[in-house]
Amino acid sequence: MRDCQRKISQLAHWIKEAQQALALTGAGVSTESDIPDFRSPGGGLWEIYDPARVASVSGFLKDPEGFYKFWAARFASIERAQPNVTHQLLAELEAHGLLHGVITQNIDGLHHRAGSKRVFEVHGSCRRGICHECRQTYPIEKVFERLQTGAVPRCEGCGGLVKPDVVLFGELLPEDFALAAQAVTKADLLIALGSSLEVHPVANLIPRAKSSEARVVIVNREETPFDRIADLVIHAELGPCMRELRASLAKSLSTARYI
Ligand code: BV8
Ligand code: ZN
Repeated sequence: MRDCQRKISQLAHWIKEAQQALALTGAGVSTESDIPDFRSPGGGLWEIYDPARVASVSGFLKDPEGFYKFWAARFASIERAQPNVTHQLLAELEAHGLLHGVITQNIDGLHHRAGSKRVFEVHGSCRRGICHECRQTYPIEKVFERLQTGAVPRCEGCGGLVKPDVVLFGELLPEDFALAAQAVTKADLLIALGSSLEVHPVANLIPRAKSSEARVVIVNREETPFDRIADLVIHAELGPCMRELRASLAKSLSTARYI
């Protein structure tokens, strides 16, 4: 832990120095809220489910029943989940003006629930459903009710298939991604937390930050393809790291809250 402590205090120093710090989070920040991630060896969802069937447009259209079997299990874990120390610390840093915002690939809404205000949901969110044909949106509860009857949710307007409003493989990313990319060009510190950084175009935000002269820090249990260009890499569990980081920033976090 000694080496990790040294790196965490370096990160704390860079956070205090930064004019515009941003966090980029992946599914690894929600595993401690009991939401499984995708690629962790020995537990990731893609070891059980085929992403081509349950996370791609073609899979959704070919077998909506199979798609929704995956999603029903996922909804259940998301519904039970509570924000953890990583979500809470990022919200605290923002409230104290030490973090500009969170770019998240996660669709679980835990950053909002922890109190983060500026959240770029670059892979959408499962708070609503959307018709694949006419883009009509529906409260996710409606999608749920339909699912409970054993039927696949369909649009009341055009009869098209309704899916959770998340970005599937082969789908374009929402406006939030363009806004996040703009924010990255203005950032001087980008902190990637709990992401394998294997999914594009979000992963490209790392080299984008580097080319805008920002410092890049990666905190992840496993190696990532961008470790070699990062300024600081910490391969450790996020929970203990974030508690250590909160302790290193205690003084800055104890000052009066200002937005
Ligand atoms: C698009 C649905 C264009 C939402 C998902 C360039 C190069 C190569 C490929 C491509 C490319 N450009 C486009 C592609 C294709 C594709 C892609 O990237 N494929 C890759 C995988 C080969 N990208 C797309 O299709 C994207 N769309 O490009 O459209 C286009 C152009 C024209 C016309 C139409 C379209 C769409 C990508 C979004 C796919 N959606 N899922 C959902 O269900 O969430 S994928 C899935 O991966 C999720 O979205 C997730 O957000 C995303 C990233 O995963 P991570 O968040 O990083 O999670 P992962 O499990 O991988 O890693 C977690 C890490 O945390 C692990 O390393 C683990 O060790 C660590 N960890 C876990 N617990 C802890 C921890 N660390 C510390 N402490 C812990 N406690
Ligand atoms: Zn419709």
